[in-house]
Amino acid sequence: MKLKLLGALLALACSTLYAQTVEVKDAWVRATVPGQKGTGAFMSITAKDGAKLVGASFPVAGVAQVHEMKMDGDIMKMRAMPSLDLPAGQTVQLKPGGYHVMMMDLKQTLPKGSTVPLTLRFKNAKGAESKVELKVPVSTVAPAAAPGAAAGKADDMAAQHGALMH
Ligand SMILES: [Cu+2]
Repeated sequence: MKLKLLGALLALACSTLYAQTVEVKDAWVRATVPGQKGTGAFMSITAKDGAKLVGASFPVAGVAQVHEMKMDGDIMKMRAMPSLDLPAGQTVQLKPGGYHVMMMDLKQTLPKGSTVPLTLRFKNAKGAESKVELKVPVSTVAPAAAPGAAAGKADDMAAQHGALMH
């Protein structure tokens, strides 16, 4: 009997914390050069109870979209996704060459070492929306990446974005 009661109490405690079950880690935005209109934001997102990333906004970008990047034969292609599934308990990586938050119509240059505010919007399984607000560092490579290892890919992606923007 005692165990049953404890279980019920734990379930209650969990449901009251439901609103804050999305965790965003290691976010960064790729630095831009003057005149560049688009770049990408990358991060790891874990939704304990499952959710969808349904939108993003940056004050410094006119448009922000969730994008997917995929090899189609020899050609790297990207497309906008209406939402990104975040399966319960699984960490979904947004990284160069894969998913990313595309920033377009940039209103200013994003120099390395600065930070930009970012708002992410999520929907849980019941359709309730929540927001996560972040201050994201601007960098030329993933902050945790080994120097050199990720740089080649990252440059490819920047070039791809540049090509696709025009
Ligand atoms: Cu993109």
